[in-house]
Amino acid sequence: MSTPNYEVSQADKKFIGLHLLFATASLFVGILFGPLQALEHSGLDLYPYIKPIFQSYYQGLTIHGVLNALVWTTFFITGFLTLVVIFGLKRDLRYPKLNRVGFWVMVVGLVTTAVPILLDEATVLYTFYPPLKAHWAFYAGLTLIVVGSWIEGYGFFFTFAAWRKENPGVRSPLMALMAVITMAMWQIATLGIAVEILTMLLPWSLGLIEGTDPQLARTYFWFTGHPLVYFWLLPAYISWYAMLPKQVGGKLFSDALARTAFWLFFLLSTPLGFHHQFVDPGIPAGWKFLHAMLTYSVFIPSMLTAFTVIASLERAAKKTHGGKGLLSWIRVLPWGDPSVSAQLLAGILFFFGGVGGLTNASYNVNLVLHNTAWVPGHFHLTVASAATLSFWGISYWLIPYLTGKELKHKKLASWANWIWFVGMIIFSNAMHVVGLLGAPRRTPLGLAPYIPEEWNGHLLRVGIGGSIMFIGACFYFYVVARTAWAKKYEPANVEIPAAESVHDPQQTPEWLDKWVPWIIATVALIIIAYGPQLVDQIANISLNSPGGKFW
Ligand code: HAS
Ligand code: CU
Repeated sequence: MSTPNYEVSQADKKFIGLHLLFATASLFVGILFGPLQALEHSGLDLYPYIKPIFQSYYQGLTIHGVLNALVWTTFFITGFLTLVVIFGLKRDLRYPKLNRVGFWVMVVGLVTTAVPILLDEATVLYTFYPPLKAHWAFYAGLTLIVVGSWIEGYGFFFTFAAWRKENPGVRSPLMALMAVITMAMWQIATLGIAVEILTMLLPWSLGLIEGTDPQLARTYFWFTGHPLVYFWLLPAYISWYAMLPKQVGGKLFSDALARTAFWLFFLLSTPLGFHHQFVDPGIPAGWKFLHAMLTYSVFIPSMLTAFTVIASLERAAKKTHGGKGLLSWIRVLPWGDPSVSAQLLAGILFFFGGVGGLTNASYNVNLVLHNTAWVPGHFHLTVASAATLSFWGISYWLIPYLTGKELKHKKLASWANWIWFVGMIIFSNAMHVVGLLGAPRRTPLGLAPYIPEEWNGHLLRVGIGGSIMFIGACFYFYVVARTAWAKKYEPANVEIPAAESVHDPQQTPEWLDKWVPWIIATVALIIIAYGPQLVDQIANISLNSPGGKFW
């Protein structure tokens, strides 16, 4: 059972706050380019006005993707998980210096990556597919960000192991277990881009080898690229399972289902990256089929999550707030709390994102939508909604908790959530539809001479939706900046919203608290799903693509 009055030390609060500072600053810069892209699609090209500083649509798109998808998420997540591990285990970090080292390695990596991007020497988008060739510092910086996150992860593992020793026979506290599973999944998943960068992209950009193998590079990239999306999602799920029920005045419906979902993500997140490579000619159909099937399996823990979280919400609405009916209980949830509304709206958008994900995973439908605007439509409902909007919700209590200051402008914070939600519906729907009509992704469509008449209305909606989202984001930044830098010190007695579960976690089956079988099964499944293809592609490697700077 949770003891909510455990206090995280001031030093650790400051350390977590630093993560949020870098995360939010990155999101701020990254988001500035969102409306530029969206308006460009609708025919209003503002890029010429910023040309003296930023050279092209593609440079802007690279900044947008790297800062929002890679940097904002990784910094926010490592900071949030630090809190979750400490508070979940009710103990200090085992080696606090190790975590500090990890964090500063990430910061050095961020700066090293940012410089070549800003100098237009790394306009390779956030997927950095060869033959696009960036300055070596771009790859070196990304490597440092990943290595830094690994080191922070080791800090969590040592802390968890120390807790385990001190508490034999006790079930691991749910939120800490979830955080450690997320980080362990991340360690396995990132092996793909570590190998890609260290064996090919970095030596190639340094001129040590003459070319790359784009097919093998894509295989390595998506080994990491798919589980990356669950690295973004699972921290939101930690909040939905272990915190949101408390925020709505209730309890977690099932501790066992929550643990099962996280172990299934650990098992299934990695071995399905070929669903990003359905159109790649070098991968035999049988392997694509296997990965499609595994993709359908990773749908299951999200369905478990939808069921368990909504059951927790309904139980709280009916027991605490007198809610009734099949759906009308939804109205009595505490929507006025901006932290709650952010997460509920994130969940609603994620329903549509999830359905789109399943659509992507169907091989023959993927042939229609791959590389079209549909795909950014999908991932704005996932990483920019399920994850980002939930992180906003978390930060509405986390920043007051860390700084001891009340959240400023609560109404404005609610507005930020709703405006983002409405803008996102318009934007993502338009992107999905225009994608199905054939509009390509990663393309400044406003400049294209081939726009069919029927795309125009949808592209206009892309511009309108994107601009509305930008307004929501401005509200968000205003609220968090005013809170963090509030002059008047208003001590806030904020507690971390830690939800109890309906049943005592000690009754949860023991196999949901054992690492070894899950690790063995996970490694075995990855070897089965990737091993033969990796052996084959590596055996037939041809480093014959010289690549270059095509921008
Ligand atoms: Fe995806 C492409 C398949 C989930 C992100 N995805 C992408 C890309 C990104 C991305 C960034 O199979 C583009 C990469 C690129 O640049 O090329 N995706 C899936 C599937 C899922 C999925 C099957 N994706 C995500 C998540 C992401 C993400 C999560 C980020 C966070 N995706 C694909 C495929 C492609 C792809 C192909 C390749 C497309 C191509 O051709 O390029 C599933 O995991 C989705 C399962 C989700 C659900 C929804 C459950 C609903 C819940 C909500 C509960 C509601 C609550 C609120 C709590 C089944 C849990 C209640 C509120 C009340 C008021 C009551
Ligand atoms: Cu994927």
